[in-house]
Amino acid sequence: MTVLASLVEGLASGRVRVVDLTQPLSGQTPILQLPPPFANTPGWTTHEISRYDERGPAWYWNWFEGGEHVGTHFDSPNHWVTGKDLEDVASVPPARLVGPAVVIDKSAEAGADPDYLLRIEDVRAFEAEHGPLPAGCWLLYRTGWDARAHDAAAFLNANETGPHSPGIAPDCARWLAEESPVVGIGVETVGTDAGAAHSFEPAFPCHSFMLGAGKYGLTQLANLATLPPTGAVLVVLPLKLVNGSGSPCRAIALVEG
Ligand code: 23J
Ligand code: MN
Repeated sequence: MTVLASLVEGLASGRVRVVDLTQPLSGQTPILQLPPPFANTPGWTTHEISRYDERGPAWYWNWFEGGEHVGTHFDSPNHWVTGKDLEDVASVPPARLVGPAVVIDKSAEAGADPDYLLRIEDVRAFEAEHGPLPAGCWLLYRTGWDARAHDAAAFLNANETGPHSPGIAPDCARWLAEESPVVGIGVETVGTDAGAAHSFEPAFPCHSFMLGAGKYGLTQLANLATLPPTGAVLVVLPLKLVNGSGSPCRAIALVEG
C-alpha cells in the first residue's frame, strides 16, 4: 500500500483524526496591543454584500478587512527587519507548511507565572523524554492560554506594567532559530513573543531570531491539549498574499490513534 493510501484508510477508519488548531475569526477576535509610540493593527471586520435580498436575491456573501496579523495567523520572515530580504508569505515553500509537530506543555508553569519563558533546558528535557526534535519540525508551545482566547482582557492580561503572557527566553529563541531543526514555532498567545518582550534584549527575541533565520511563527492556536507530544503532523495554510508579511490561516493537525 502507498503511504497516501494508508493515510486515506486511516482517515476513513478514524484511526487518523483531524484536529482543528484554529481560533474562530470575527470582530471579537482579540488583537495585539503594542505600547506607544508603535502603530497597532486593526482587528477583523466583516461587511455584508447581500443576503438573499434585493442586493442579491439568491445569494449571501461578505467582504472583510483586517490586519495580516489577526487571530490564528502565520508570520513570514519578511515580517521582521532581521528577515527583510527573506520570504514574503506568498513565497514560503508549501513543503514547509506541512511537517512533524512536537508539543511542549508548559501550561502548569504558565498557569503559575503568566510571564513564564521557555528555556533551552525545557527543550532539552523534552528531548530526553521523547527523543530528538525531528528535522523540519514545528515546535508547538502549549501554555493553556487558549482557555482565555474568548476574553480579550484575560488573553492580553495587561496591567499597569504592560501585557503579561508567556513566551520564549531570548537565548532559547536564538538556539531554536540558529541551532535546532525547528522550522517554525506555534503558540497559543497573541504573538510568538511574551507579553513583556518589548523590554527584552533583543526586543521581541522570538520574532527577531526566528524570522531572521528564515523560519516562521504561528499564533493563537487552539486544541494543543489534544495533541500527543510527538507524532502529529501539522498543516498550516496562510493566504498567498503577494508581498504579505503574514496571514490569517487555518491550522490543522493529523493525529494517529
Ligand atoms: C509586531 C510587533 C511586535 C509583535 C508582533 C507584531 C506580533 O506579535 C505579530 O503578530 O507578529 S509581538
Ligand atoms: Mn504575527
